[in-house]
Amino acid sequence: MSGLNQMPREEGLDHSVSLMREGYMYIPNRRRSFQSDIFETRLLGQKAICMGGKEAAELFYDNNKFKRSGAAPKRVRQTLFGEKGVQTLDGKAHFHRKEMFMSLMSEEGVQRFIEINRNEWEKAVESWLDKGEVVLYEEAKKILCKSACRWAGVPLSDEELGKRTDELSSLFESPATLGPKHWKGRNSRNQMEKQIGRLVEQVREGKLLPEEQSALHVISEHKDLEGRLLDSAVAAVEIINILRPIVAISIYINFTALALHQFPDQKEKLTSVDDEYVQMFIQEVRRFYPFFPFAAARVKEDFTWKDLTFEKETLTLLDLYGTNHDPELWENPDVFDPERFNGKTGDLKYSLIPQGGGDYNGGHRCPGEWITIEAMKVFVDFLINRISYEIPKQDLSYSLVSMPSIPNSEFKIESITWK
Ligand code: HEM
Ligand code: MYR
Repeated sequence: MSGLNQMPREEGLDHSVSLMREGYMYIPNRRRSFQSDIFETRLLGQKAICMGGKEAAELFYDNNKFKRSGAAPKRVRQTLFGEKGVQTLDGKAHFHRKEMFMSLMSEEGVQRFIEINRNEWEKAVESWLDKGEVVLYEEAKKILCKSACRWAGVPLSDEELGKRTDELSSLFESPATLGPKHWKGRNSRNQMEKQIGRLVEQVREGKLLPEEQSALHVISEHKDLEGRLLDSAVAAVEIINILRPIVAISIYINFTALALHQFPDQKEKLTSVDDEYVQMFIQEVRRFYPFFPFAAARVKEDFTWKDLTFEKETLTLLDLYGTNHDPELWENPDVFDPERFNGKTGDLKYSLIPQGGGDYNGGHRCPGEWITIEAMKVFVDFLINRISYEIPKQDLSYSLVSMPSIPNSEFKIESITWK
């Protein structure tokens, strides 16, 4: 099958090394140099299509054209995703599993999370008062780990907190690294799956009784389309799919603090204006700073689009970071400006895509967007209204290469007092 036009193609045997070297900018750099939102290359030893922008996002989220089975590379499945989780499913099986995730994200569910999270910040800040300096990234990870476990009904003792936080963090810190950091991620996944798998069995045996609405309960008792309980290993993967990304919000917590530091006029605006501005500010943090670089899928069946050929099974990456910075979609994309969202009730479904685009139910869009945004709001309130702090001299630069990117000094603050 051949389309009339050919996609621009990056020549050469394999470009995985360039992807690791250029990180978040690998796809945007080539979209710019090829003057095309779509190009062909070779990654991980296979042909790959990379694309970005609104139209590409619409195409990527068309379930008739793309599927997820076999899309996530092994190194990502063995750290970040796990095997047989919702990210790897298609069609009815995906819809049914996703409904389970969405049922946890009701208004009531999200409200319960906010209250737990606010309480954990309150306790943590109290303990910072007599400490000279705290590293915000490390503290936020622990606060979010406690909040995640409590919300999900997963038991966590004070003694386990350090290890649990470290293991969950290493799942999202390791997928795109090499050497010991990567192996630590794989090891953490094995450990976590065993531990959580045992909890699932205890719930099923009636030896552990988490609250009915908790993720541990809902996922342990979830039945697939054939009416069978999930394999306990798969249930563990899905429970980790709740715990891990909540801890990963710590990265946005760091970028939120950084935005307030880099753009000090924002602080004033956030104190003097209404909740709507807080929402706009948070949207801009999620648009502006690098986090999840791209999403991966495979072509479901041969098709042509704009006279371009897509061959069945071709690995396809959607440029999330680049779409959030696309000059066709965003005026002055590299300027931090929450006002760009003012009165913008228009459709951002395929243009503001830090956590994926398209639909939640029928598609793979992140079901954790509400919790992420609300956790950022809780943090903004603490930083702006509740505490005073100083920022010691440190290296707050961040890389557009290492994925995920985190400010180098992980944001240290000192002289913390209640306001
Ligand atoms: C999916 C980003 C927080 C649970 C995704 C996707 C992205 C993403 C890019 C994939 C979209 C796609 O494949 O098309 C993020 C970022 C977060 C975050 C940057 C910030 C920390 C959360 C939270 C939760 C969560 C807090 C749960 C409490 C999930 C799940 C999926 C997912 C279960 C798979 C959905 C599916 O395949 O249908 N997320 N996420 N995420 N996220 Fe998040
Ligand atoms: C989560 O834990 O699901 C949310 C945050 C994960 C960020 C990880 C970013 C680096 C991984 C890049 C791999 C891309 C896979 C297609």
